[in-house]
Amino acid sequence: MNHFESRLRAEGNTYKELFARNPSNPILSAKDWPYPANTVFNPAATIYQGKVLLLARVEDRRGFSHLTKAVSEDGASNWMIDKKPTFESDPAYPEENWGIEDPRITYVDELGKYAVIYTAYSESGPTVYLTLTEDFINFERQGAIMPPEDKDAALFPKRFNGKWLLIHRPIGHGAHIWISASSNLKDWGDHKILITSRGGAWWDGSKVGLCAPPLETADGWLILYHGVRVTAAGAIYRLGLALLDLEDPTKLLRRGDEWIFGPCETYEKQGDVQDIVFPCGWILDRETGKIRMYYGAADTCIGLATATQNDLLAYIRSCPEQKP
Ligand code: BMA
Repeated sequence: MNHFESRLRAEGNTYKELFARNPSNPILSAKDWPYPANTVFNPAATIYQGKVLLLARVEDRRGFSHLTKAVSEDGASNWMIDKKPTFESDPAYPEENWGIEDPRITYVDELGKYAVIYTAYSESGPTVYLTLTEDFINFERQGAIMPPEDKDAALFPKRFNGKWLLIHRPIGHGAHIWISASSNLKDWGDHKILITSRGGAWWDGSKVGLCAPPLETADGWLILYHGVRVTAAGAIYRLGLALLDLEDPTKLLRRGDEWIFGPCETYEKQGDVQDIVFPCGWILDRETGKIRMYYGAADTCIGLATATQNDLLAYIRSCPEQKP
């Protein structure tokens, strides 16, 4: 198959879209907030007590962010939003001096707790921070687990051969996605590059970073990541898919060549930062196979788009195998 016989098989002269946007998009924005906010975006998502819970990044007029939860029965409307910040930076933790951004939530059965991993914006740059919670009211900070500059991190929900695994994106010579292991969630090692930014003309040529936490499927761990291409008009953030081995997620099995979702609608193209789609959470309904992806649009508001697990798996199965 060459790129003209696209894996996103064209219907007529258009690409097949795997995700469909909710007609009510943006489903949440600053005007829905119970207190003044500049922007509301890049939410983490999970199911809590049978309802959809989003932990949204809320930016104030200083430019600093905190997290506030919004809960809904149907995951699309009638959001119950906390009247004040749910979780904000604490002066006792200087790593958070410039705010808290872009959370990802993983429920960890072994701990009976949700792991919330977010970017703590320190004055030395972004760090990866781990916090545990049982109820999204009380949070137990575990500390910065990666030094700056590192972000876009999420934890796998279980151990592999006795080790926890973390996906994250340090900045070094390039901005690639890495995977690291730990036996205690504190000391991390066995660092390995997992998904590279492809350089040059590629849509994900300048930077890549994990979006939502890895999704367990029969075929392997499905990875939703963002790719950045820097253009004369600024950066464009789009989304792609990859697949990791089910038993050993440090092995990349397949990776799509094309982006599967990108900024198209006005609320994705215009806002505080133009041309951005940036999910930090997706939810799979294992009964229906429906996937709901919650994303920040133009660093300003929140969109919802849905796909089916079958469509995403059919697509990734058709994508090139990756060499070890
Ligand atoms: C990334 C993060 C995101 C943001 C994106 C686009 O580096 O800071 O929070 O949505 O840039 O501005």
